[in-house]
Amino acid sequence: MRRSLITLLVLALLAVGCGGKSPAAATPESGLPADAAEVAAERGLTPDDVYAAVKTYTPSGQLDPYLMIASGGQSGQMLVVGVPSMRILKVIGVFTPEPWQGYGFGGSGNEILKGGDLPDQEIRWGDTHHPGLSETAGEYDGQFVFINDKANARLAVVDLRDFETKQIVKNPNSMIDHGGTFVTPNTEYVVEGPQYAAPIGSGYASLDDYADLYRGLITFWKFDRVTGRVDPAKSFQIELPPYWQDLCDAGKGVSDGWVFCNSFNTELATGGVELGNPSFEAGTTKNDTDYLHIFNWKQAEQVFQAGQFETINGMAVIRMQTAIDENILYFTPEPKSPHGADVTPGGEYVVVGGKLDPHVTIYSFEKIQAAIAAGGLATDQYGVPVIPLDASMEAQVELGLGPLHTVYDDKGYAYTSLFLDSAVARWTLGGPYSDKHAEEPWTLVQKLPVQYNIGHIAAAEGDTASPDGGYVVALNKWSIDRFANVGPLLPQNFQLIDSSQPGDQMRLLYDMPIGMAEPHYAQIIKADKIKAFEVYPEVGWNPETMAVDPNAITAPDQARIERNGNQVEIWMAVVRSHFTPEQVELKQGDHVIWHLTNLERSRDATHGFALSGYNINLSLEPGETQTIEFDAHMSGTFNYFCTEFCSALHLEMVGYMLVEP
Ligand code: CUK
Ligand code: CUA
Repeated sequence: MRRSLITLLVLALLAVGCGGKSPAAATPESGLPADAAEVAAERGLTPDDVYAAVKTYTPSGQLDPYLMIASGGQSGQMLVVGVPSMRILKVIGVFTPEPWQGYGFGGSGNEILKGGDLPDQEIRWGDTHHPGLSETAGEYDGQFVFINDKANARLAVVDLRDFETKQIVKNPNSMIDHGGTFVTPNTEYVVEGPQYAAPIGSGYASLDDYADLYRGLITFWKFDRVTGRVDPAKSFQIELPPYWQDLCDAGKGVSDGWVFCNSFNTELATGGVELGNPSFEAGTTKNDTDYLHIFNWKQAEQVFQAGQFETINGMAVIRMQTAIDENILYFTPEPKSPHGADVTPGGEYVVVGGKLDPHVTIYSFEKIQAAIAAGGLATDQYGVPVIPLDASMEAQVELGLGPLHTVYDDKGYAYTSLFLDSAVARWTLGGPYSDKHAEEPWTLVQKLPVQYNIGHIAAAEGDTASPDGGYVVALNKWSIDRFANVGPLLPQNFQLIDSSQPGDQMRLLYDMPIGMAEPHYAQIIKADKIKAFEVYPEVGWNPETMAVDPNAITAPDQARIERNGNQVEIWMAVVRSHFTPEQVELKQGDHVIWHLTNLERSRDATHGFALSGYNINLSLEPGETQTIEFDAHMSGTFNYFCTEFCSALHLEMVGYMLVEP
């Protein structure tokens, strides 16, 4: 029935011509079923609208073929969105406590969040920018996703078996980062690019000493797939000039072993508009070019393993002079205020958008290598060899105003976000991509307006060695008039674009408001690559260790309370629709260690555990074990109750915790 309706709709679209702008001839003669035609007419839908509806409508029970993992901006979280339905599936607590996931309210999430604290400062938010899916041979493998916190220079690891954060590491030598996370093609390293320069370790230094004491710092976090953790002891950093390194990308295919970061503020501006100095926005944009940073990370890894580093705050730092002497670091000029640096699927080119330049500049990895091999390069003021632009550049393509970020598809097209134009530019790649499309190489094919001020752009499997094509998502910064007015703080707008047809046939399909933060980047992975647990594999599973917890119980009759002096330890069973025990008697000042195991084996049989007054809240997914520990410092009558409506007798899933004064 449903299938035949869609067939009819599609036939109708063909009949009325999908490209037209006039309202659909919503009559039975159009081929639309009478009731659908009436709805389309009533709502004033054009054939384009009907096309978009049919492309995105996902009937109940049908699954999306793609998942988009988006940064959650200032919320500190990550979002999981189905594509093309653009249904939000999950908010993952990362740098900010997330009550729905029971993350950061007494369970193991507290320890994970603590991993990102400064020595003397707790931090409970983040500004997430760039999710990076783990890769095997340059393809997303669906195992992990990483993300940075720009605000505090931290990196988080999320395991895609349960979509939960497992680790947060604090960069000990930076207070801020930006150009990460992205992975090397086999996830050997998760790279955290820097941003605003500071003394290494972020100690005090006068801005008068900027050129001498301030530095950039790129971090290569070693990732261990078996433990699912970053290993700081096997990680290293490279000291850089105090240019503001921005976004980075890893080489792949022919350029595997290299990393590329753009930069701005080669002017070494230090601001001070209030003192009559040029403002940062003027001072950092004086030069016509900044430097694309080119790193040989495989060489850096060897230098690190040979011990040619200094240990600063427990972290190995390869000094700038070592990086120069050991042929790790090169520069090449890039036009005005560059932003994205995006490597093509085969690794042949790096595309850089200059925010104040109407072109994208395409660098050839082969030419870069030839220039390095030829030697005789001039250097910048810090002694870093600079490859002249005409020796590294393959092409420039004029796209429009404010080119930022670029992604790729399977048809030899690149897609660049144009911030000032509020448009997505589709253009053709040359070289080995020339025979994939009908147009001339390195030419603009189409500019599709978006609403408004697009920042990042994401494509299906877009950062892999073999992008899919079909969908592109514009991550727009402003939404202005797109949605009902909800006050002066407006949502961001994700816009889904159909990129399945060649030439100038891109179409806008769907608007999705993001009413919780400003996402920056997103990656889109084939949904069937992710093999997430339906329930935890065994009863008693500890999601932090990804193994059965020694304090798990497997049946309600193992539940018990043991007192040892003023320490009380509780082993609690959680199953529809009761907790065992239901009465916990404590004395004020007791130290309480409380283990909870959800014995359920049915999918979605999650129980919550909220303990009133004590700021404790857990989400216990089927099979999960969590432990909370606290001092019963307040006397009184408290309830613990289930916060997930798990059964008809969910309200009865409650217990009393009595604390005797
Ligand atoms: S940045 Cu926000 S639009 Cu952090 Cu990748 Cu370009
Ligand atoms: Cu368990 Cu509600």
